Amino acid sequence: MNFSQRLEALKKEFIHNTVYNNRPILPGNGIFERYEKPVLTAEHIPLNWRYDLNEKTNPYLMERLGVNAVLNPGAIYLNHKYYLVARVEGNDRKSFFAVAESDNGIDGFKFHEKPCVIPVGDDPETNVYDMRLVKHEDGFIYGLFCAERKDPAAKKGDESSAVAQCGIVRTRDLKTWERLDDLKTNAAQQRNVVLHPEFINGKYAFYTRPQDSFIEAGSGGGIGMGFADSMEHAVLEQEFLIDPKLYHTIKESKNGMGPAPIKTDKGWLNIAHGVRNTAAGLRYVLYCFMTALDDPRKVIASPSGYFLAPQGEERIGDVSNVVFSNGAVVNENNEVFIYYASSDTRCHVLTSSIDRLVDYVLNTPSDPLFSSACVKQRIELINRNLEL
Ligand code: M1P
Repeated sequence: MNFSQRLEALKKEFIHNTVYNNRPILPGNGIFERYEKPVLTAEHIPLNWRYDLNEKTNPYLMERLGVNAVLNPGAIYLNHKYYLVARVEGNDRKSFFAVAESDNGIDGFKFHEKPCVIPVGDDPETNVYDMRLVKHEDGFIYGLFCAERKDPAAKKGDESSAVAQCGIVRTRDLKTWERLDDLKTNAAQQRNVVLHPEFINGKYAFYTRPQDSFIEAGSGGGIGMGFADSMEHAVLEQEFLIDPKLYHTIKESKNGMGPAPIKTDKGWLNIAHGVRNTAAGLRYVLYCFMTALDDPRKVIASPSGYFLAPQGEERIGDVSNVVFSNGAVVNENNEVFIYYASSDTRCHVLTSSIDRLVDYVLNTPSDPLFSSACVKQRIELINRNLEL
């Protein structure tokens, strides 16, 4: 194939891979609908982000800057459009952020012309990922993300140890991003930090996940919450544990907040990820819980087990057996779109409604924590059904 034949073939392949109708998989579990296809993948990355399209400098039309994965998107619904701020990971392992938009939230996502330019501070991070977008009642859209740097205390020869902290940007249009100070806390590391959308007692409230080392949450205990006076120089003097990790549950190794919580009449609806260890490595699933409207530190409902686990091809990827969510939106019809990535490789959507999710969270029994109690719980359900 010559240059122009290859270019035509690449354009056709791009359209084939990105233009489709995404259909729900029915009947599903009643809580949400999964969809047949992912919403955003490395194949959605525009050709001119990957190829040098000049025949003189690239006569073989080679891919020069490949993209390995598109994952863990933050999400926001603005002006009747669905926006994802995806984590795009180049073949060089560095991630960056890029905005993609769709009219219906389930297919037709297209990246904007260029990736986001996130200003760096005095101590530039090596890598950025997993942005949580929040429209705060102060009027700004904030993006909280993980900013990762090489561990300055790493021993000679250790090229893996890293320090994760929470970077903060804000925007009004998803085009220009103002960098604020990184969040300061007392923890050695922080990941999965999320801003609560409303002030609490006049302060900005942050969901945190303090951790001892880059992978292990360790003594951090679980999902916490802390309060700051300003977003420009956010400092959390203290963190309150609100959702601890727990022995022999889906969150026994660690957990972390997902998207910003969704406000409902009954409470704040939270989607988080829980991690447990297995002989095959860590397994990441999503779970839900609800907190009190007047105090989001108080958990008022906690359905048993996982809400979403990886299924079929979702189970395989760069980091297999993982589902991870850091973006969800609610439209004017109270329809909920939960975006998640599978196995750190591609992005998918689930759809539900506020009513269904509130019913799920409030009326699903909680985990009784012992096999004997779990079987009793199930037999009670069977007996109630037998009486029908
Ligand atoms: O590889 C799975 C996930 O691992 C991390 O999540 P956590 O901080 O809870 O361990 C993150 O790096 C996330 O990006 C990744 O999807």
